[in-house]
Amino acid sequence: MKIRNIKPKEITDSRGNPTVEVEIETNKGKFSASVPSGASKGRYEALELRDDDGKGIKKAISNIKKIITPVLKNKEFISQKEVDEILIKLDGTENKSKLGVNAILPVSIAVCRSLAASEKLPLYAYIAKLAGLRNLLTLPLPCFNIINGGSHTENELDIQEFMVIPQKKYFRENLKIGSEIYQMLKNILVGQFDGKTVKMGDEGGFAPQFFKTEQALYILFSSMENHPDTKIGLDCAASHFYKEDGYHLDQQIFTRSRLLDFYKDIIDRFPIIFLEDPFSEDDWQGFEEIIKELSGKIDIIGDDLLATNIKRIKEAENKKACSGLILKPNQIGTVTETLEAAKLAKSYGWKILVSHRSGETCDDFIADLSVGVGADFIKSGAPVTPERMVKYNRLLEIEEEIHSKKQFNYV
Ligand code: 2PG
Ligand code: MG
Repeated sequence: MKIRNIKPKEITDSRGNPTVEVEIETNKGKFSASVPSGASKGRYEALELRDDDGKGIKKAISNIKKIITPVLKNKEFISQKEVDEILIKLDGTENKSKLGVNAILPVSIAVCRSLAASEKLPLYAYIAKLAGLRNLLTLPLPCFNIINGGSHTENELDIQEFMVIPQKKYFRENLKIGSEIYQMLKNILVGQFDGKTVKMGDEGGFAPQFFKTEQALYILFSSMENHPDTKIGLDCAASHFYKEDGYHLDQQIFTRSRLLDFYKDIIDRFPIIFLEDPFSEDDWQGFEEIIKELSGKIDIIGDDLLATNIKRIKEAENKKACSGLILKPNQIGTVTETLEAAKLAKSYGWKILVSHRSGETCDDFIADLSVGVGADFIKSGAPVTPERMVKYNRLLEIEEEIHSKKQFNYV
């Protein structure tokens, strides 16, 4: 595959902020990719380079034009690793702070798309090959974030994401159930708030003015009435309600051990199958204690804690602090490093949850990624709004393709 040209441009994400899209022209055609952006970013994530106003992306675009393009243009590449190693080296920092993850990642993903085309493989199959996935290709269970709180809303809910997770065999059934539950929730909320509009959060879920986690859980549970085998997952995003004096939740201040008791209580009363970031990103002790108490019952998934970073994933395994990984390409910066993180987590027997960001674009790469790494789950927000739906709709397409070809194993 020969890169003929790289064209970066500014587009707008789902929160109305500028972000980067890149088009790469190769001898195989043109391939694009764009990067999302988080609001509840973790301290250990790779750096998203913004201009001095804190918003613009002119620096990132200029890095693509002036630093990345001259090195990659008119060169032949045969592997993702080769390109990603160049990008990592050009940056040369621990956290991609020289070029910015928003300059590096779109190039890496567009290259991945073009290499898949060179190998005449669908993107998910090419990723499966890169990830060394030898099992049958499977679809992840979608986690629909239909009640939003935390830094994705203006409401008083401290827990960031209340997700419903249908458990059917086929993705298309799960998507249908997710949409039905979403509609049901809408009707319940309209009833509860006397027909007044309930605001939406950044990820398309509702952001009702609730003050207690339990209120949200009850409403969520009622909306699942017609689908009783559906489960719940919570992204607590606890780094964002942790302050010096403790965890600020439900208008109270919780110590670590009281917060653990709170989680134990809700998982006894609701069909919760995982908690993401139940403690803050530096509270290893909290993670270790919750795993001791609850492993076997539910999964404990690290997001801010791990930041898709193999050093932190190893540390979490050594400390027995997690049983699952949130996989977000823009936390680390290249496709190769994302796949390394997934492989490492898998080698520990952990669950993998591939995730979008709260500020999204209509790039559907994470759908292929989730199938390519054999993820257990994917979260792409509520089943509404185009930037969330493109991922779910791409998974419908992949499911059809895999089944119609009756060819489950490309590797
Ligand atoms: C998370 C993400 C995505 P953000 O915490 O898991 O839902 O949020 O992109 O704002 O970091
Ligand atoms: Mg999270």
